[in-house]
Amino acid sequence: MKSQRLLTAAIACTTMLWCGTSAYASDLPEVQGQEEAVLTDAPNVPPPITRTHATKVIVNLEVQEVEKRLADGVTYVFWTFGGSVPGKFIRVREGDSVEFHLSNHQNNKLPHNIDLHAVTGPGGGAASSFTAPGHSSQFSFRVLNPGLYVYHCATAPVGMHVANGMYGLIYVQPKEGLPKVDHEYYVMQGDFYTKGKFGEEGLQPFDMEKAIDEKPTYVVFPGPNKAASLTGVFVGNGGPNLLSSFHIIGEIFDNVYQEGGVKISQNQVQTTLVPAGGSAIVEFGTEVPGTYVIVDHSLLRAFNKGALGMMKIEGAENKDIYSGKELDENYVGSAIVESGVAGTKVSSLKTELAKAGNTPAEISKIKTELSMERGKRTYLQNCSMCHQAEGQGMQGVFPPLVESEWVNGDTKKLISVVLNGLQGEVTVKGVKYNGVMPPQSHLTDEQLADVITYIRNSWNNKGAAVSADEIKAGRRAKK
Ligand code: HEC
Ligand SMILES: [Cu+2]
Repeated sequence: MKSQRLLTAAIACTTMLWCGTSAYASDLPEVQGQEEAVLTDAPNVPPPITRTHATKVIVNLEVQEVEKRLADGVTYVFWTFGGSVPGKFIRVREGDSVEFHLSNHQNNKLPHNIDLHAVTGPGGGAASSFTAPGHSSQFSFRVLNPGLYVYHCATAPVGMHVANGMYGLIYVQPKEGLPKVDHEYYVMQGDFYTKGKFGEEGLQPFDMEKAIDEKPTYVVFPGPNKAASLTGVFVGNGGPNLLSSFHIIGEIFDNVYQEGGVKISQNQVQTTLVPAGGSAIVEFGTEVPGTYVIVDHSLLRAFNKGALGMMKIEGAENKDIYSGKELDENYVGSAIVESGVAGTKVSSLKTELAKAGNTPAEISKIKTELSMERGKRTYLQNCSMCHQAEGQGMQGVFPPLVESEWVNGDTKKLISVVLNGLQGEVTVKGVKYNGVMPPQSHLTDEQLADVITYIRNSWNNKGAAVSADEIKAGRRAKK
């Protein structure tokens, strides 16, 4: 068998255009029988393979272009391997022969293909799997190398296909298997680029310019929601652009198989780096029950672009290990629960608004309520980390909004503070503050109108609602 080390050898190959293939073929295990692959959606992983021989594994994967939820009130047309993002998890055993059938649903608008990083062969299968809508392609490959591999669409423009959700994981289980764990899960991060800003409601189109600039609007991954005892998580990163600093708040990974390889590369890890188009396997024991939050530890992505997942660990308390104060959980958890509640209330208010026979007075009342609900969501996502959940502020650091003369005073001045930020010494309710309030101009006119209406009419405040037009005027006034 000829082995080749990538470095100068690789360059020699491309310039010579010929390298000679290795004698791998003669070492291949004999294929016995056949079976259809079990495919799963995140957070599930197909069961471990217990057979001890190579077989022919038939994979049937269908590409679907589907409109689905991206965030509360926001939908997006995802291009998917199997109907969801990330795509179906595929599990095979080292040495297996995979017969791959890629179908492109007749209602889809574009051709697609698949490049599996587990494939040894040109394009990882891309050219052989190029499939027009209403067609199905077949190609076969041997999985020579064990490990956890990303697959993705490689149809031009490749970045756009990946940015629309076309990726997933294939795990090539080593011949000797993996140490046994009680549960296995599938988590995969991806970055999304929409024309609208984060949280802007409705069906959002893809924004190529933001994708090229690597400025995602959303960074997301669906997380596992239940786990117990010893847990293994197969982590992937579809990108297309961002690296992921994969972290579970309140857990330590006992073992990490870095970059999805077959060796334990490190023990006792807090955060592991998952490159775009790469993977990792993490194993950890769970000792204390509760809700664990999975994040990309680039925290603005987690809290401002959606890169949060939740894992619920059930079992007996262990006060020796953890007393149960759970400060982290309360902080993160309440914000998520609140925004979820706001989401359902917003949709029921919208239904009410659409009902025939509403009087103008009723319409205006429902509109104000809608504005308050949306404003609360915007507040929790953008202001509460500083001004606190009930607008009470933090003595000497973040001024209160409750009974603040700024909130209850001149509207134009208030709009300007929120739009453009504020710094230098200020006095609020007789206390001096000298901090920096960052500009909030990244929010839409509607979001700003709603959040100001919300802070003006919450807690003990009572003030007039603010309209999107007033925000527009405020933006123009800024020189
Ligand atoms: C990163 C922390 C931070 C965030 C986020 C933040 N603020 Fe502020 N805010 C401050 C600080 C600090 C000041 C005081 C600035 C100074 O000392 O000059 C302030 C001042 C204010 C004031 C005037 C003083 C007062 O207490 O009434 C208002 C009104 C206000 N912020 C509203 C908001 C709203 C609405 C949001 C969300 C859309 C928001 N802020 C987000 C830190 C923040
Ligand atoms: Cu595609």
